[in-house]
Amino acid sequence: MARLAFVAALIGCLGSPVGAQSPPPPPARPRVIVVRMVERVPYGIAFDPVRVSAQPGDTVRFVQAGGMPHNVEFRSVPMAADLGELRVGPMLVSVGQTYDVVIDGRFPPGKYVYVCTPHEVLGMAGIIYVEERPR
Ligand SMILES: [Cu+2]
Repeated sequence: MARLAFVAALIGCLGSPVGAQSPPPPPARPRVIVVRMVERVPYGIAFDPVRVSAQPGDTVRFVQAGGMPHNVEFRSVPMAADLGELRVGPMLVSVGQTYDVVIDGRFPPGKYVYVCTPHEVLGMAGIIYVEERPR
């Protein structure tokens, strides 16, 4: 019985069309884009880098790299965006803590401006540009 299944599988392999048509190109590998939350003297506290570009499927990973609590609150997003609970992220309090924002269907292409809620007044803000996936 097992032998029969093996033979059937082998025939299945041999029977597959070869070179009938070229396969579609693989999707761009999703990337992890790191944005650090830093407190640099004397420049102040900031997201580093301030601007990043992402494509659908990518993850923007915010990393707490300072001593003060920081978070990610989206302030200005495209009309079609529906961030729901992602609009205000959790407060990160310990060094090395991370917060991942996956660029999924809630993030149509466009410009996403975010701030750190407690430090917005100090200019702690950043931008994610969500691009169309290249074809
Ligand atoms: Cu902050």
